[in-house]
Amino acid sequence: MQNVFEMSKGTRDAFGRALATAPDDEAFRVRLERHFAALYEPLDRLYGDHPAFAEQLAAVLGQIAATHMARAPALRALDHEREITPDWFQRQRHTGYICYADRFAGTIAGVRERLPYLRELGITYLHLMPLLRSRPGENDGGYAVADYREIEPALGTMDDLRVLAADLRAHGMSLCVDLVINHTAREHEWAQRAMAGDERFRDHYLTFADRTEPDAYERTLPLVFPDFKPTNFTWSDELGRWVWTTFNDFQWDLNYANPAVFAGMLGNMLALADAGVDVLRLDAVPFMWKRLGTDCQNQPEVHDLLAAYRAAVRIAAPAVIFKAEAIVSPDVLVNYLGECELAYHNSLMVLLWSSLASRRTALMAQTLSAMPTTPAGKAWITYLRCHDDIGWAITDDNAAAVGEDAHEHRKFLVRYFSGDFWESFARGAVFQPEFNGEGRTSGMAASLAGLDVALESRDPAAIDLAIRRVLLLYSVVLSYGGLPLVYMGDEIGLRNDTGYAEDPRTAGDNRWLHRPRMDWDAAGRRHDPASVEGRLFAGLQALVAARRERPVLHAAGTVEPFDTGNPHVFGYRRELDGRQFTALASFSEVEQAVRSEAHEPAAPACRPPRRAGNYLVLAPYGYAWIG
Ligand code: OTU
Repeated sequence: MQNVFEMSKGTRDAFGRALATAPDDEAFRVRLERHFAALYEPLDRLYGDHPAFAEQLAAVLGQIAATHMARAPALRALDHEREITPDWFQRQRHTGYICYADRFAGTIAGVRERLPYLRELGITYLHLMPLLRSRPGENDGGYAVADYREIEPALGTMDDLRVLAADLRAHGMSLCVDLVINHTAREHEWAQRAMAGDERFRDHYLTFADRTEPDAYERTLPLVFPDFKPTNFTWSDELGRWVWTTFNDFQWDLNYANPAVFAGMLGNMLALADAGVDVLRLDAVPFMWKRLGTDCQNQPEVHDLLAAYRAAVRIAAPAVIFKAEAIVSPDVLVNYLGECELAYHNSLMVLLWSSLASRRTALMAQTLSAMPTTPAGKAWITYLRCHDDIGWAITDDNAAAVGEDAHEHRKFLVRYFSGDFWESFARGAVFQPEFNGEGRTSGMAASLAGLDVALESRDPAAIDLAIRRVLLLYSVVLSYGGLPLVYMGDEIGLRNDTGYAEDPRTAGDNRWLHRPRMDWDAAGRRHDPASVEGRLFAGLQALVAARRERPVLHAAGTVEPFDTGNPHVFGYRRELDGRQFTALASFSEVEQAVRSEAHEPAAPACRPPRRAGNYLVLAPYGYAWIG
C-alpha cells in the first residue's frame, strides 16, 4: 500500500497501531490507510492533550470497523459504486424535495406510498426533516432529539426507514435525513445522567457554576432566538448550574472539547448509515465550538470536527455524504464545502428574494461574483424556501458596492415580505423581530410571492404574476449550479398555514406558518392546466426535465454572473467541458429587453425569449435557458 509513504511520523505510528487491530478485510484496510491521516490529524489537534484521547480513538476506530463489517451487501455494493462515481450527487439528473414525513404523508410508510408523486415531478433525492425520537411536547420541529437510535414512534420504526431507503435506492433516488449534531434535548440520556449526578456525563455539555463565564461569553455572543429568551444559557435546578443553550432552553449544546462526545455522536451517524441513509444533514454546525471573545460560530475547530467525521464515515460507509447546515454570511459559507460535499447556498436564496422585492439584480450579481469558486468535487444546495425563517445574510461590503446600506436594505426586506410596504404583494410574517433590530422572515414561497393577495383579489392578472414569480425563482434554483431542492408544497403553490397558532407546542414560533400539511386535494388538481396547482406543477416539472437534459448543469461546471445591461435582468453563464449555457431571469412585472449579441442561442433554448431587432424580450418575470 502506498498512502503510508505520505504520512508524517506521528500519523504513521498511530496508523500502525490502528492497523494492528483492524479487521482482516482488504477493502477496509485500503480505505483506512487512504483516509487515516484525515481522521487522525484533526483528532490529534483537538484532543491530543486530553487524558481520554487514546481510549476514545480506540472507540472511534472500533465503531468504524464494526460498521464496515456489518454493512449489508446492497450497501457495500453502493459503497463501491460511489467510490468510483464520486460525482454522483453533482449530476444534473438530481433534483431534491424536502418535507416532514408526517406533514407530507403521515408516516414513513406513508412516504413510500407517495413516491410516485415525487417521481412524477422528477425528484431523485428526498430530504426528510427530523425523524428521530424527540422530546415530548415542544421540540423545535424535531430538532430536540431525545434518542438518536429510535424513530419518533408516531412516524414508524428504524425498519420502516430501512425499507424506505431500499425502495428509494431501487428507483435511483437517495435519502437525506437530519442529524442534530450541535445539541441534544435535555431529555437525552446523556443529559439525564448528568442531572442524576454523573460527572462524566456533565462533561458532555457546557455547564457553569455561576454567571461569570456566561456573562464573559455573552459580551460577544449574539442571540439566535432573541425573542424566545434573552440569554444563551439556561439555569438547571437539577445540575445547580447554567447550561449553554444556543437555541431553546430544552436544547443543550454539546461539549465537543470532550472526545467522548465526538465518539458518541459518530455512533449515531453510523447507525443512520447502517439504515441506508445516503446524506446526513448536519444541523447547526457553525455552533459546535465555542471561543471566548468571539461570536462562537465558524471556529477553526468546527472544521477539524467535520474533517474527522468526514474521514470516519468515508472509511466505514463511503456511500454516505454530508450536507452542512451553516446559514452564515457569504464570506465564510464556502469553508463548509471544505469538508462537506454539500452546503446550503443561503446567499443565493436571500438574494433571489431580495431581487424580487427590489426588482433590481445588482446586489445579487455583485455578491455572487464576489464569492470564491466552489471547491472541486462539491456542490451547493440551491433552494428557495425551507422550514426555517429567511435570515437576511447580506454583508455591509456587498451592499455598499452597489450603493445600498445593508442594515436599511435588510429592514426593508423584513417589512416588504411581511406585507408592510405600500406596494408589497407578499404576505409573510416577521420572525424574531428583536433580531439585530431588523427581524427575519417567515412564510411559504407562494405567499411571499403574492399568491394569497392575488387570490383574494380574484384578479387573474395578479394570480398569473404570482405564479410567474415562483417559477422565475425556481428557474434560477434549478440552473445556477448545485443540487436544487424543492420545498414541500411549492410545486402546487401551498400557502401559509395559520393553524399553528392554535397548538401550544407551535404557537410561539411563527416558522410553523411555512410548515403546512400537504394538501392532497390541491395536489389532485395538478393535471388541470387552468388551475394554480396545474400551472405551477407543470412549470416546475418542465424545468426539472430541462435541467436533467443539460449536462452543462452538472455541478462541476463553473458559473459566472454577467452584466446584462438591464438592471432588472439577472444573467449568468455556466461552462463545463467546452459546453456553454446562458440563463436570463427578469425580476420585473413588465417586459424587459436585453441586447442579444452576448447570448446568441447556440443550442435549443428552454423558454426562448422573443426577438425584437437586436434585443431579446423577456415576458414579465420571464426567464430563458439558452444552450
Ligand atoms: C437549525 O437552524 C434548524 O434548521 C432549525 O429548524 C432549528 O431550530 C435550529 O437549527 C436548532 O436545531 O438558527 O434560525 O447557521 O442558522 O442552524 C435557524 C445555522 C437556525 C443556523 C441554523 C439554525
